[in-house]
Amino acid sequence: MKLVLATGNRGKVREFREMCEAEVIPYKELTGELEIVEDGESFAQNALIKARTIFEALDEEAIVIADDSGISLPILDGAPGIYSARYAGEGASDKENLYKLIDALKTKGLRETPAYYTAAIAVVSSKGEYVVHGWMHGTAIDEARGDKGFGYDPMFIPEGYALTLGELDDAVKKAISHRAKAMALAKPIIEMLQRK
Ligand code: ITT
Repeated sequence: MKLVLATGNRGKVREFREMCEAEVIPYKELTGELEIVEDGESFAQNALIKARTIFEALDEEAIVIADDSGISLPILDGAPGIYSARYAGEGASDKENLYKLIDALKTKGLRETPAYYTAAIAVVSSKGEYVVHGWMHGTAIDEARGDKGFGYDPMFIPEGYALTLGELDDAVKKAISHRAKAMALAKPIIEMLQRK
């Protein structure tokens, strides 16, 4: 059965392709671009909204995988959190969001502060709906370093490392990321749904 990714984020598509042994198809290749209204109040609700929207739009049986994720800073009461993609405003680019968060640290006079990424992965098929989570803890810094990864990666140093995810090899992120941890939990669910 087809595995369809309910995301328009190219960074996520690249990471899912690397994590999944089976082929995963970005939904746009099947349905064209769709408007998805992410008005949930949690990562889990938004991941389910995305997966359900694409599941309903497909005209064939499929397992749909969606990811809702973001970075949270306790010093900012958890912001940007579920608003990570639109932190600098609706339609903001990754770079605009990144530099807005760097500015927020500078405004507080902080060189660095604890931060963590959350990923909620929703899996929707005709056999049921599931949501799992993964987290990655570390430090947010007041500058962007490196150009690997995407989004806030150039300002995030994972726990146990001295470099940002923008500087570290892709293999490191693949081993320790919030998305990889959530995907490790989603994998047996997807395999079970494929067998059913
Ligand atoms: P889709 O909804 O189409 O999947 P999106 O980019 O809008 O794409 P989200 O609503 O889940 O996705 O927002 C996630 C944002 O959080 C994303 O735009 C990044 O800025 C940030 N983010 C999430 N995971 C990240 C990661 O692994 N590395 C860097 N930034 C990340």
